[in-house]
Amino acid sequence: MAVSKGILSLTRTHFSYEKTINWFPGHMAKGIKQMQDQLRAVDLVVETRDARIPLSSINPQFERIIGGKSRLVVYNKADLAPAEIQSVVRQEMAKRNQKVIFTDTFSSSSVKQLLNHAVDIAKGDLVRYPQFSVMIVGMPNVGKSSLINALRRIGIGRGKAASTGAKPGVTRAMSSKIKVLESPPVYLLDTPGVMMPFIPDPVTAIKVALTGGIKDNIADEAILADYLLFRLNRCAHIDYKEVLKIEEPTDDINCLVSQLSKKIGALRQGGEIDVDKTLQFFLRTYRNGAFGKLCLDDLDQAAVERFFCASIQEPPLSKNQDKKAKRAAQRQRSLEKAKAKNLV
Ligand SMILES: Nc1nc2c(ncn2[C@@H]2O[C@H](COP(=O)(O)OP(=O)(O)OP(=O)(O)O)[C@@H](O)[C@H]2O)c(=O)[nH]1
Ligand SMILES: [Mg+2]
Repeated sequence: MAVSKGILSLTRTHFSYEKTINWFPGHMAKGIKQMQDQLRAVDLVVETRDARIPLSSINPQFERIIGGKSRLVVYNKADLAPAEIQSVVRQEMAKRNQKVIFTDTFSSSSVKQLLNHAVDIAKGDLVRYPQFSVMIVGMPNVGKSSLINALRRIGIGRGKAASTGAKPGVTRAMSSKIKVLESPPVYLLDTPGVMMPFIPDPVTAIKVALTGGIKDNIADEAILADYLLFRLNRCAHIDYKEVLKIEEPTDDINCLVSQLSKKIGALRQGGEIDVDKTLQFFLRTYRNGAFGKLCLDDLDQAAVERFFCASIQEPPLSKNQDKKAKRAAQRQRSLEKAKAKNLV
């Protein structure tokens, strides 16, 4: 298949990877417990996701945690995703009775929609809501704390109240109430980002890691970079050759590393390529948005249906639960075989 204006003639159409990445440190389990303890005192839960991975940033665990509590889904980092995905995602979520909004914490107007949503509910019943409490949940690094700071800036003109950072796992415990509006009084609770204990699909895990949801030292940077290259080659509108100032587009990560290392001077003594430094540069370039707006999830009808069938209806099993289920299935098969033999 020809992409990149016909320069590249051989491009992978499929990316396969078997090994999944799991990251579920203790503060996440503790965070879930704190969320569950606070839920009764909360009027609205804002489930924050990443607009670059509208499906892969859904953590099915939140279905269990949030239960029947009133929920708004916010797709943050909308500045890094193509605008045309918004209508598709809205439609798909509407089919599942879920209202969604898209935000970018650097754009006040987009964040204001979130504040307006809370204010509308609060004003609708001031007796029931003498103060309106919102809990912000989501996977790590989707921008929960940044959203709170933006809401506070817009609502009461005050500075940063929650710590933020370009790596996942910055918020490690639930915050106390943060005031973001005087009238009606609206308070927010920041929470630690929560990952699935076990991500069944390895490519979903790669996408989450690539967008910064999993620590880089836990994921394999070479695999993340290879997947990124695969996606870039499938996006004819993105000219990564121009952005990276390399000679030739390629579908081979080793070839890309070899070209890029020379361009950025990532060479060790003796001229040997500094692979790690080059891979990190490539990943950073993507995460900074320099390649332009890119959605890593396929959003055609079939892909969306497949995703919801696989991961939403059946909450993923933990690694241990998965092992136990496989052992039980094996025992069952052996039992059936033994029975069949006896019958014969
Ligand atoms: N481009 C862009 N970057 C954003 C946006 N919102 C947040 N960020 C950046 O994303 C990174 C993570 O933001 P945080 O607010 O710390 O994310 P978090 O969800 O609180 O992360 P944890 O506390 O680790 O769970 C920071 O570098 C932010 O500057 C956004 O709308 N667009
Ligand atoms: Mg945070």
